[in-house]
Amino acid sequence: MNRLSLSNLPTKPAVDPAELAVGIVHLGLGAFHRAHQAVFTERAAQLTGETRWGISGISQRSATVKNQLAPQDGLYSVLTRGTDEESIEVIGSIREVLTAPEDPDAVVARIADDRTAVVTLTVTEKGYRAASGGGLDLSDPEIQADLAGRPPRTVVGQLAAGLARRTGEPLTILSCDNLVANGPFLQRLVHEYADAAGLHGEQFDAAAFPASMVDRIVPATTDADRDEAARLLGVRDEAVVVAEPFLQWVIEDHFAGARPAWHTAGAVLTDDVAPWEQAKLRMLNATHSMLAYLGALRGYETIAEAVRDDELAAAARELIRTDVIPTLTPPDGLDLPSYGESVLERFANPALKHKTTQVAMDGSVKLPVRLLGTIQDRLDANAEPASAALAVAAWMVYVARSTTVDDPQAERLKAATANAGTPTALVDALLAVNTVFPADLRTSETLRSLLVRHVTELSG
Ligand code: CS2
Repeated sequence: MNRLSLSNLPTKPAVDPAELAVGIVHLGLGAFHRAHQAVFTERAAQLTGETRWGISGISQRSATVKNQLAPQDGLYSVLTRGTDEESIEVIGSIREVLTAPEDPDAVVARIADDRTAVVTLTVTEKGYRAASGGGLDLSDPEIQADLAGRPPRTVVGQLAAGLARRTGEPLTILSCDNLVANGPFLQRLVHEYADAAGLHGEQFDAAAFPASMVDRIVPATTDADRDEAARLLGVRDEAVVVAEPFLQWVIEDHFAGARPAWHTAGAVLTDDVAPWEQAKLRMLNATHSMLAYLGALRGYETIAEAVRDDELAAAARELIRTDVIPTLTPPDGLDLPSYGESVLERFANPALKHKTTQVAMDGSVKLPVRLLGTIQDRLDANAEPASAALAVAAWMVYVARSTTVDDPQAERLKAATANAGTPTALVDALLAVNTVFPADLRTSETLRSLLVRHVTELSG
């Protein structure tokens, strides 16, 4: 697929991509961005006719996406799979692809460019390089290497260096990762980095860091998906992404300057994202992780298979009902029990083939956001968070059983579990990992005994 083949495609981008100028920089050009923010941006351009919001997409590690998109003039398709129907659309909003390790200076220059009004991010939990307490992890070797003066490779380093060089309008930096209060969280990291690097300037205070909640299930693309896209399009698309029909974006209405008319494409702009974000992280992402670990332990390859197991579906429902809902303040107009049911229904979509191992990865940085806040709140309310503890116990057994753990703290986790021969020893070894569990949880006897009970059952 490329611009030449466009005229023959059954689906075309809504706006002629050649007319779009870059106004957005996106850090983390994975499948999720291509099935989410890029789609909202494309639809907003179509509805408003505005041409200033093309995207410069930055891959943080490998050149794979660049190699896929460059020969296709940045075009790619989104293959939407519902339970019984599928559709495909071509997206043209990504106008440039940079690979950070190849061209770190170009990344900073794009962020600094006057024409860039908004930077969006999907760099996953570990991409923020935060310490477990929330601030910047100054012991991180990559942060240290950036601070030592190389062209920055870390996300916070790129943002701080770009901000320091800005001379034009204030910048909006919009985190789209599954983190609690992701906007203020990122703002603190960037400011701490700038302090450590001796970077100053009014651009830092003028920048806005709105919070946002993003939602769409986007599994990793497989060769079979690429073949299916080729069948539907009549040409090959190496960069196709697969997604469920559901799509949601709730954004704090706090921009430093201009922004794309994402609301025209269905994004909700609001004063307070927190209730949306808490509901999504504690219900959707928490049950997703629970099903991933329990499902993988039962040998299920996909989330859909796991949630179709009655016992596992019951465990997820129980988590939502007894532990999560009592900790939440529902956002206006959201009925929490129905939201919980709708989430499980989405997981059951058999066409997505979302791997349990994909959702299971990076548990050490996902658990705190998805489950440990709920556990803390329940303990504070003198309740026993038995269901949330089951999800954590499933992670523990999964870590102990897996030969390789896909996690930024894999070495530490594997070392901790190496000599843990009994359920109690396993719980004690992992609960002591202070980069995962905060002090109050490490010392909670209630949590410890719940974990020992569940790990014993799961190990049987
Ligand atoms: C998933 C999320 O991989 C994971 O950990 O829980 O990526 C999930 O699919 C999205 O947050 C859905 O919006």
